[in-house]
Amino acid sequence: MIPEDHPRHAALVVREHLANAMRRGIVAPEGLIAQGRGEAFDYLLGEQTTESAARAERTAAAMLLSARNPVISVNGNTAALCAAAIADLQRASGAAVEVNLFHRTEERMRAITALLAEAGVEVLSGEPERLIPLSHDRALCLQHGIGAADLVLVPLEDGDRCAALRQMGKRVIAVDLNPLSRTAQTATLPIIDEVRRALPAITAACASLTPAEAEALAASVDGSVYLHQAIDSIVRRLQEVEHALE
Ligand code: PTJ
Repeated sequence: MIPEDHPRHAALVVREHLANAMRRGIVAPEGLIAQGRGEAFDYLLGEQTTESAARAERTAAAMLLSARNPVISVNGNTAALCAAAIADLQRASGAAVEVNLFHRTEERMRAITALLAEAGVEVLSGEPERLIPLSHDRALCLQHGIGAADLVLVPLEDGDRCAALRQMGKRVIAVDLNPLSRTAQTATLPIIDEVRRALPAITAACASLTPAEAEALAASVDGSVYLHQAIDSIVRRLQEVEHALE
């Protein structure tokens, strides 16, 4: 029971939801640690979407709309936090959805696919192959999915796959609250925002962009701008907090 008047009520509800999803085999135990790291950075960003992240979300929509074969790659945390939002984004962007796990087991693949399907997501299926140049099971993906994608959206990633996808010549949009992470640093477009805020914002932007606007916005993406702006936001916020103590 989480008391309604607890100052961290909303965050505690999310933690409980993820802990339950871990007990059901959707989220890996390590996924709870990942959420904790995300929470820490969200604290530093003021737990709201910055103006810079909102611009990145609009750019992400433009990139999805103008890609030939966009794929949304889903892991355990993203499925547990955002199944319905992924269904909405798939409808708005026309992107395919593929499950790709770091802690991969057939049981988790099945449970996550079922959870997404229940929420209305059309999940790609087929025989996975080791197509991504990685030594672990994140190398496994579908030839007609991530294998053929020109753009991959990777919410909440774990580091080395983003660089490997870039090496394969793909554009990558990452959603990651940590602007210092390898994923954010190597993505074509890093979105430094909480995944539950980011995905609905991308969906809303898909509905508001004309094809010409999308193409123009997607053609000139400079990911480093968003990293600088996120780090600036954190520095400003820490200075404000420090001044308030004086
Ligand atoms: O389901 P699996 O087996 O594929 O495993 C998924 C996890 C998340 C366990 C795996 O990818 C992993 O270990 O990830 P990391 O290395 O902990 O990285 C996750 C990144 O996502 C970190 O940089 C966090 O700051 C960030 N993050 C965590 N929660 C959120 C987040 N970013 C946005 N929204 C969140 N809710």
